[in-house]
Amino acid sequence: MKFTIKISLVGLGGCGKTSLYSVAFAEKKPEETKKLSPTILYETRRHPFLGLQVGIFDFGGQEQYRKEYMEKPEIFRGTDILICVVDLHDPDTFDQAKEYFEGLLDLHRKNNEKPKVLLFLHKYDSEDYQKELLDTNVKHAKETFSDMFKDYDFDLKLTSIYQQDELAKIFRDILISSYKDLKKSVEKAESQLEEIKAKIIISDVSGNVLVHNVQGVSSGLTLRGDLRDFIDACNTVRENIFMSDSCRFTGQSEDGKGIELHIFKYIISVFVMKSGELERESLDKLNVLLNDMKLFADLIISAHND
Ligand SMILES: Nc1nc2c(ncn2[C@@H]2O[C@H](COP(=O)(O)OP(=O)(O)O)[C@@H](O)[C@H]2O)c(=O)[nH]1
Ligand SMILES: [Mg+2]
Repeated sequence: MKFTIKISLVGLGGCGKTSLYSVAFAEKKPEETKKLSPTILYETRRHPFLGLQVGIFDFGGQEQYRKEYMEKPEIFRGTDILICVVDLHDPDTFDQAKEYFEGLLDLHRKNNEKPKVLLFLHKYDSEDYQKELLDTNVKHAKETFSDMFKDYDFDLKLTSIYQQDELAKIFRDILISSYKDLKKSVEKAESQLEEIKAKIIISDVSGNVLVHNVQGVSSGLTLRGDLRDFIDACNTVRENIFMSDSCRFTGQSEDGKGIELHIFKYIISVFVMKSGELERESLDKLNVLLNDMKLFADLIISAHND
């Protein structure tokens, strides 16, 4: 099986890798991760995102497996993004984590590959931990890990599964970075949404939320099930009945509420919920946004065809 993007999640046992995956991609609530059992060797998950096939490899972090990976460098082959996870609640393990990451960088060098590297200083929260110690640990972690990635395309993030929306944005940005120039469009859409007096959710047709201004419509990257089903159904109509790349669906209730769903280039959907008629200013801004999203979809499709 070939993935268009391979993300490898690595770190010592218990640092939170499987939780990161579960909360960002698999609609799990943060609390539900407390029952996760240790990952054996490694697990692969697939996640469609903006038409890419994303493969997420979760490498179990216990010692026996770490040894096994070192002897089988090929399982890391093709990693585009290496996410190194450090447990901020367990500073005594920093040195051991560093040794593991150094081994992994060596192994990628032997594979003649240079992935983009992200360091997640993870569990940046005071759930089951003393708040006062966190920032000391962050400082200590930065000192421990700062030098080792300097030859890499590298970024550091403070992460927590208890900041689910933030975490989803971090992964969204990581995935979007595989498309040139898309980040700016997303940032622009984010600021446009603040100025339109309607609820708007921009997602891909697989239900990954890119930008929204409505609370509680997503769990990690994933759009709420009922809306996902609706978009899915509309997308089927687009494909099988309209037989066109793009289309628009509208609906109205008796008391004046309205929805619009725009699908652009079979990949981007913009869902608009209005409590009544929009005023001129919001309407103009919405039209600008829709036009931008149309271009955004064009950019994605042309990137696929390259
Ligand atoms: N406080 C806190 N706990 C976390 C976080 N992420 C994971 N955990 C907890 O850490 C434990 C180990 O997580 P798990 O994902 O199994 O670690 P893995 O061995 O790296 O896959 C679980 O009890 C999780 O609930 C986090 O961001 N904050
Ligand atoms: Mg695990």
